[in-house]
Amino acid sequence: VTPEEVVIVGRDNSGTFYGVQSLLQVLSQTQVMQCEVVDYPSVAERGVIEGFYGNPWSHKDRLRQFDFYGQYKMNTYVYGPKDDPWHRDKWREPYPEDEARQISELVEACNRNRVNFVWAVHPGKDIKWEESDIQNLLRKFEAMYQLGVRAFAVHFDDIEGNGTNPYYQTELMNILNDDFVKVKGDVEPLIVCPTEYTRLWANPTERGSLIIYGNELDPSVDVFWTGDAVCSNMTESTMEWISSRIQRPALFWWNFPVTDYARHIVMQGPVYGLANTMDETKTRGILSNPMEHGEASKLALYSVGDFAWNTETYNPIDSWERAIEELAPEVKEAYRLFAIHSCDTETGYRRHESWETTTFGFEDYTPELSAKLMEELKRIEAVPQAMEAMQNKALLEELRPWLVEFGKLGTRCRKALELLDDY
Ligand code: LOG
Repeated sequence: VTPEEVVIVGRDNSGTFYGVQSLLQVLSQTQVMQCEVVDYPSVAERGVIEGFYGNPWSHKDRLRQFDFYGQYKMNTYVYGPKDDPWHRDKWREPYPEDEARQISELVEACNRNRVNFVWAVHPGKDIKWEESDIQNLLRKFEAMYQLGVRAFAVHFDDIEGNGTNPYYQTELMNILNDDFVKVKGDVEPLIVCPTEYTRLWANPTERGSLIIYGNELDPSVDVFWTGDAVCSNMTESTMEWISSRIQRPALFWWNFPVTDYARHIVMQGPVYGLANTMDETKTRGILSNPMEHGEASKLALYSVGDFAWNTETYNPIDSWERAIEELAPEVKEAYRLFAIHSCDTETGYRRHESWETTTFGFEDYTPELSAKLMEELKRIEAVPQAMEAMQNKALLEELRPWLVEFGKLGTRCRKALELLDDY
């Protein structure tokens, strides 16, 4: 940017698109007379895997997501909702007309935002390792191709029995690669989620399925990995462990902020547990598995995108503060106060929360401690009302059940504290 002109140069089409996004961000913040930005992402694949159990996102939810990904430079969306019938139970059947049209619309919306729409199939529950089912898969892929899909994944997670066989899984992927991807010529490299997607139950030995993946699977195919547990951190050691076996950097399937195992929780906390040392030699990228609440997931997804773009300088709290400001500037105090107390799952993937609040035991009571806590409790009570001014009504709708309870929590705690004061 000079006083005379603005020039945006990208290495490819997406690069130029991201240059425009950066310019829009700069312009929205300050009056820029002159600046030069040279920028590029740390890892190749950045975005989301809609891979949770329970209510899949609605069509509208998804459209709103893709604009958000474009704005924050996330380039991958994997469509794999466990409870979409045509993804899993009825994987052999084509989508009915209405659903098919919606898939085409999603692909278009992704294209507009330079997001790769990856359609995933989950055939492992009942797949027969014979020619008929290979043809069924090829036919389904062809039908999806006709709807505009140009990227595919096959998920073998959470299955038992015959479907888990790593020799057959890798053989199938190689056939899909040879007979579909290569034949089409305009289809992205495949992605596979192995049954042993976590160190928790992966066989570590030479006979383990991941070594078989390394030896058998075409090098172009990406492999998902959730880390040392199902919901766990992206560490140097877990990425090294998997890469050395599959003979390629893994694509991290991050089970955060997914809450399908704790549906009474809404996760609004900072995004941490991702190693700042990650780069393209250590991972193909990171895709976040979100909550069934699309809008409420954006707080976390903003930071996942932030991390993936520049892993080295990523700072969880700083990113979380910015995300709140970006998503709801008009109610940022109230949203922040709600979010800081809505982080932990209480089960599974534990998260810090309420880190700015000082509570105290009965024995340690002082009027000063009480007054300070009381001040916060009153602010908590006011949160539901304050949040009604939120402009993003879809986000407000998703949060409202928790906001109502949050307000009540404030009231109950205030009354308990008043009792203590009187005593
Ligand atoms: C499923 C996923 C689910 C997540 C969290 C993978 C690869 N598969 O344990 O669909 O959303 O856990 O509950 C999973 O993570 N399996």
